[in-house]
Amino acid sequence: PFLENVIKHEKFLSGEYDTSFIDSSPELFVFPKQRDRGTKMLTYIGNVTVNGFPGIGKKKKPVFDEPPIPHVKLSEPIPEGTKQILEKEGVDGLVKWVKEQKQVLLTDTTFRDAHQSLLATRVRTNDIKKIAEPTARLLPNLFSLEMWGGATFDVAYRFLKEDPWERLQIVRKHVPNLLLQMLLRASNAVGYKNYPDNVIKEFVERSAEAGIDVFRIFDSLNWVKGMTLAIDAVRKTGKIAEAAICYTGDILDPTRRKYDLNYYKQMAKELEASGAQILGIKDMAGLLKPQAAYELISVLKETVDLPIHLHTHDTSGNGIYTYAKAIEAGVDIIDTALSSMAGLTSQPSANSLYYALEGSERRPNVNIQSLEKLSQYWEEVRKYYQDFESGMKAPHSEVYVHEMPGGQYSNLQQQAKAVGLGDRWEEVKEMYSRVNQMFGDIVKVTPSSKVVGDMALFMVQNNLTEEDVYERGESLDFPDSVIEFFAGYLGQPYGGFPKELQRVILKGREPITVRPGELLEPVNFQALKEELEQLLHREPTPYETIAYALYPKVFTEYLKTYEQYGNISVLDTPTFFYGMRLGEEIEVEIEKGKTLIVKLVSIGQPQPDGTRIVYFELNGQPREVVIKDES
Ligand code: 3PY
Ligand code: ZN
Repeated sequence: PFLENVIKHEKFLSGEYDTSFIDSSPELFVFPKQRDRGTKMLTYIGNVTVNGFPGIGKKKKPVFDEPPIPHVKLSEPIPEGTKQILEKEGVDGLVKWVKEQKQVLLTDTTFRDAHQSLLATRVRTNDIKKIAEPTARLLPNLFSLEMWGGATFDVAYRFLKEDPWERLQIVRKHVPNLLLQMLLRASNAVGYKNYPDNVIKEFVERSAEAGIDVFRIFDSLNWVKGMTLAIDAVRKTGKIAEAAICYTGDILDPTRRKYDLNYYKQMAKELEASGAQILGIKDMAGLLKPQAAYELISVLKETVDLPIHLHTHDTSGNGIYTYAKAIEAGVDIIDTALSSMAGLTSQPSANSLYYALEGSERRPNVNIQSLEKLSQYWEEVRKYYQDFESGMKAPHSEVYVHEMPGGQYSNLQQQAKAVGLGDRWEEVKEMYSRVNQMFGDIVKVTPSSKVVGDMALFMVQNNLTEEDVYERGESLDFPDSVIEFFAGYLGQPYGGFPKELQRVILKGREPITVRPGELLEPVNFQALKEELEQLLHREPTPYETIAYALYPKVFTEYLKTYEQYGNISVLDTPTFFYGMRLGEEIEVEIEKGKTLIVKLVSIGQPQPDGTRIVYFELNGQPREVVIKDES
């Protein structure tokens, strides 16, 4: 733009300039307004059409059927639900109401864990937005919609190039009647490491303000000391603190006594004493067998006075049976997904559960036709994301042996491929459970599961046995996550660290035993805000500032993409992933009431500099963008 200004300047054109020209002509530094939204959008579409999408590559855009949006009467008021109970009666009133329900209550996880577990968390706001209000109208008797947290926050910025806060606000607006629920990794917030206390507090406050009602809080080592700060922060907002126990091991196995019924009983009591308002049981890998569910829930119902909310994954294929036994034992709330987004590493199907409980007085109060209609929408939407499917086609009972969480399986498989261990996947899985034993049989859930996965990959890649690790540890460069774990930066595992291994891995470094948050300097939000203001050329919102505090690099990358392409979350998903076909025409609603009509006319031959001109029509006018062909 600078050169353009120079060559267009009247002094330059008239030849009346000397060496002071640049210094004496400040107007040369005034650049034209940023490219308009239309051009930015065309640049994105041109680029993805020419170069493909990361993780998918360059593929011909498939033809998809339009996902059917169920017909609902928009003129009628949205039926009241749990959100109104919370507003009118407060948390205590809501908790009382939950306990009084004869029928089991459902949390629908379709907007979060279901796609985190089946589709690598890739479902976009655009697809959620269209079905949010129909869901609110068709399923007004749900306990909650789980729609945020876990990996969704990171993936939204990193891969989908969209703002997770905007997703939350959109769902909040379209779903005024149901509690919105998120998964919070206690002191790891929605990340993979411990954050300073003031970051956790600020994040909780902002999430509550933006629309979250139920915070499911867990610690990746079941370390209650690591959870209390988050529990307190949630309680301060007037929202619901659901503190969760991560289920690990097998209470039915007499040879594995570390995590027995008594362990869960004690932890439940501690959580209740720490201010939990609902007790969550988070069976992240789907290890809770039906009879174990019956025994666990029965005992916990006697142990605490809190409603109990059970979460499982259907990896083994036994999910419905597990839920049925938990329901028999009196569980209050369970997590299900709409059937087309259920099963395998996801949650069990709400639709199936409905039929499984035929004849039971605890059958959930949901309309089966509604479940089916919503499921039909997701059945079509899921096809957009086919490139992110894990490839698992059938129930996988091996999970009882390797104990890998639902969300980790496909992830670790990808990681293994990336380091050239694709054909040694069986060994990696086997090593995963051996590493777990080496580490003292720990709880495995984000981020502790990542530590076990990293170590397993490291050992297979370097052909190491357990003995090698002890004998040659001095000369081994262990993965960072493993070192941080043994240094105490994820907290303290139940029963402590295996001392010998800890010594080998830390190579003389002293581990910490206090809560890591106690040692971390508070983040200076004012300074962060100023830093961000430099990048944005305007005052950042508090949401942007906390996002920057949690994920500085990812968030900065996101801002760069935004600068380049504008708000691409408004694009339909097939176009977002595959670009456009020649001659295709699409509509893009860039804001309410403002729609762009985009037609891809042709793609020029590559030029000597490696670029191509992509010819569009934008609202009937010819437009071209120059795209670098990366192939
Ligand atoms: C997450 O932390 O993202 C999980 O879903 C853990 O199960
Ligand atoms: Zn889960």
